[in-house]
Amino acid sequence: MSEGVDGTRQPVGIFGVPMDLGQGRRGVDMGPSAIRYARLEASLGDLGYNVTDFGNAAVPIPEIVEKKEEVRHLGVIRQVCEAVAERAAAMVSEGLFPIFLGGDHSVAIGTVSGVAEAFDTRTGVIWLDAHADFNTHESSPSGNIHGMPLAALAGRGHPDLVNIGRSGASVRAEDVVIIGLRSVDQQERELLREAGVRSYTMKEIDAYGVAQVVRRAIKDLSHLDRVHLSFDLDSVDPDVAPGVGTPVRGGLTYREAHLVMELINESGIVTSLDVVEVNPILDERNGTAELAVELVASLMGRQIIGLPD
Ligand SMILES: [Mn+2]
Repeated sequence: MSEGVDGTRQPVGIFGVPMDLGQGRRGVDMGPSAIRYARLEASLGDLGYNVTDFGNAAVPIPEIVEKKEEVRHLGVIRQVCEAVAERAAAMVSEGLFPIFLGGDHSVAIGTVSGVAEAFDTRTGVIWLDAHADFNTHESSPSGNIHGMPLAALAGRGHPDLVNIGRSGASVRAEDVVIIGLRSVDQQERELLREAGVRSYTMKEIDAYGVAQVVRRAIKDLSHLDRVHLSFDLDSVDPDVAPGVGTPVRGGLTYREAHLVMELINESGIVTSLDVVEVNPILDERNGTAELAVELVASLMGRQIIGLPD
């Protein structure tokens, strides 16, 4: 989405993290493959981006990893996220706009901590998600790490998660906005309030309209030079995006989701991206992965009526 002074596009790097350890196996480990099959690289190419695909992170399958850990799959998720953080930092250092393909949302502990480490300024986060992912191992009703990444990034929770990439918080809670929220656990609500994370729920989107909410969120982060967009496909309504890890009714419509991306594109605020929780097993003919690619294209500058060359 960044246009250089000479009108050329910032080159894009793609990296897949086929991880489904943040919960039990559901099928989101196939997300990177489904999104690539839906022609992510070609559609970015059509927009004028030079794209390099770095393949996938090495991720063990749930059937062969130790299951007796106190926090489910903590050790292996930490290892994978450390490797992802290193790759993320390298992509930023090479001047690329990184796009990470999940995998469950726990991959974001690696992606965000990696980009935050590589940028030497504060990095903000837009968490576009039906869930807050702000549990800790102590508050979580399920114990699944995919419900904890945003808390870990903001310095809360298990030290093995918080200290991925660099020790301590990778982002400040006041530099985070959540959009699309509609499912929060009891204790998680308290944690969000204590931390002071700004949340724009579906209620606000219904009441004020998605455009006003997104503009407000962008304004909340306008003090930052770097903003990572962590896009969980479950922010979109399951009628439109059935192939997700944890569907929740009452999400963004097809047009609302596009408008979110179009407005973020206009702002020029976003400098890196996750696309997570695509689950081909629950999907219909790869439609959710295709939607993901369409929405990435909107974020990266595709317009209904493009300007003439
Ligand atoms: Mn999520």
